[in-house]
Amino acid sequence: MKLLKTINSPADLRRLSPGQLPEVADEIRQYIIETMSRVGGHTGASLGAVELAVALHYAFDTPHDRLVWDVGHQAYAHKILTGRRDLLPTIKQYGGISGFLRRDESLYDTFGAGHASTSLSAALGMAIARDRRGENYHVCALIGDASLPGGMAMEAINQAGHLKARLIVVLNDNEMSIAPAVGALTGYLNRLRGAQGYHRFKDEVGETLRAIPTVGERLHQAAKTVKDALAAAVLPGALVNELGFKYIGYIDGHDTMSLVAALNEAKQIKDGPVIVHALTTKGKGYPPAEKNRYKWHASGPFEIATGKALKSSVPAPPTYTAVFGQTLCELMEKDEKIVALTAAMPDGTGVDMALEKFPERSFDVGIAEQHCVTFSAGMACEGLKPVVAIYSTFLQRAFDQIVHDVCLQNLPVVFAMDRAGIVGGDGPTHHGLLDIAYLRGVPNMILMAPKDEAEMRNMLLTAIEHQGPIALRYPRGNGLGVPCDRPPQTLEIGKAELLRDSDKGEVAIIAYGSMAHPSLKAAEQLAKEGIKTTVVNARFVKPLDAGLLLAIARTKRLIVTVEEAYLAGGFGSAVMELLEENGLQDKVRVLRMGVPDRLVMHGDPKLLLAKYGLDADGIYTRVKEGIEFLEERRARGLRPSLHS
Ligand SMILES: Cc1ncc(C[n+]2csc(CCOP(=O)(O)OP(=O)(O)O)c2C)c(N)n1
Repeated sequence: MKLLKTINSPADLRRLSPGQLPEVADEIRQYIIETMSRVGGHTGASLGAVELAVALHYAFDTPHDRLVWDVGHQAYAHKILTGRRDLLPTIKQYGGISGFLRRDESLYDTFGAGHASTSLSAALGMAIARDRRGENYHVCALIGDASLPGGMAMEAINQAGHLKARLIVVLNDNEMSIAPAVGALTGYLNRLRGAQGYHRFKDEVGETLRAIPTVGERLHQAAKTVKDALAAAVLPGALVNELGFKYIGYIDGHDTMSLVAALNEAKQIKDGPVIVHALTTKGKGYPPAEKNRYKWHASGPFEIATGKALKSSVPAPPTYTAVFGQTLCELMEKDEKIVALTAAMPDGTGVDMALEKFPERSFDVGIAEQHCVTFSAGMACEGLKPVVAIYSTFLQRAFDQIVHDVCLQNLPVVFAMDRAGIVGGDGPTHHGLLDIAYLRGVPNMILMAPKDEAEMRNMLLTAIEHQGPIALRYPRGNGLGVPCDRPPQTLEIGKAELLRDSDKGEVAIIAYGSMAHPSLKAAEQLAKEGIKTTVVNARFVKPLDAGLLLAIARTKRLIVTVEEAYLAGGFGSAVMELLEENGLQDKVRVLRMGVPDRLVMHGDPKLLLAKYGLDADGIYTRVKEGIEFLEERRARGLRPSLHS
């Protein structure tokens, strides 16, 4: 870290000579490899963008010039160069730096991100604001080839060309999403990459002209216009020409000199947007990551010499994702109408298994959640049974498509929401805490959550058999290790499960999904102290099991609802509404447990769940507090509810 030690901000980097940049990049790369081998992170994605980060901070006067990264998972070198070098080992850990971008973390993170395809819209907004304020800095967005086809980025390109906005877009083209990039635009980029002959021709012509004594430089400049015309003619040029973008490329994205030269050229273009096309290799400079670019997009800790994952030796039950993928394949085997869809997360959702086994009826649509939902709605119109597997957080993108295209038409689409709840190190952009609230108010939608992976199998079958929109949510990570060998069974929609009955007790815990087991544990602890507690696995938040819940409300004094989601509009709210609709709101004291209305930072999920009381200890404590409250009111001769 000879040079890197001296770089505490991009200004330090800019004091170096261009010839020193490759050495800086090498040191950053080694530092990323060494740190990721201990703490894990987006290893491959960030290794691929080391030279880009160096060149961008060298060519631009950051933070005066605005650099807008897309997603942020590839920005580790940017973090290292912008004063966060020594904090890299804390990345994604509680109290440490974010794995993505946060405006409140650094002046250099000009726009927060974590979801893909936002950078061009944000950068275009900044560019227009700059012009309105009569200022003169550069605005540069950096976007990956798989994020470029995302709807919003395309919409931004459309407007940038129309406005002739002064905007620089750097395309980090590594032919990969997390999985290999898909789609026609990817084919287009491949053709650009393949336009070798043209590029060689362009360079040779340019250099030959420049070599002519005295007039060479002027001829070279004049040839630039010709070259632009040529670019439009020779390259498959929608972006280059029709959409009003100038094109500089392609550039070796690991050659700092070429990158800096290309960026300096882009800075000269003031009359419209320009795209700098850099070719990079995911995992660059670390052979195991280069060899398996898909697997190394992100990694846990690993042994540097071999790349072997350092996993804990305790065998863990299969993940919800794995059980989902297997169950989906089992069901697809039996029913040809089932189609599987993912939006750029084949392995993250388990749809990779379906893509392999049933390639003709499984689809990775790329980073295109909105399209994915309406695409599935079209299939449902024609009698297919689409299963749309999208993380809870990314499905937020497709809210209107769920409402307008699926639910209003009551189409039978299954939404399988993986990573519902607190996801851990990926933090606020990735927690799946809103889905209950954003889906519960949509007419025709059925919502459910399993208590374990075996029940998830039953819910998937139930969902596929249902004749309307239906969604299930399940958490990130390992299941509980319950047996999954029985064929899935259909569940009755709107029917809860009584997990622990205590006729005589005064307390009931109503748990939704992942909170059922911690609730049972809490009840066991309470039983040791003679507190009899009923525990219900709600299974459905919409429709609720009104019969069971109202009976409980009439006979108990305290109801505690527990959910791994935001409280506002969530499961507990639904229970309160049910009580109010039936005039029982003053009859029973209700305590809602869940996540309060504030940002949940990144960190170990266990720690975060404990912070919000969403584990057995927390539930136990809350029930005890509730009982104390009741005792106090009883002593004063009052009814359980606050309002009575
Ligand atoms: C809206 C949304 N969908 C899915 C993801 C998950 N995701 C994170 S990075 C990534 C791939 C991005 O590919 P690209 O932009 O080409 O960058 P690369 O990883 O190849 O550097 C995906 C799909 C996301 N962050 N946001």
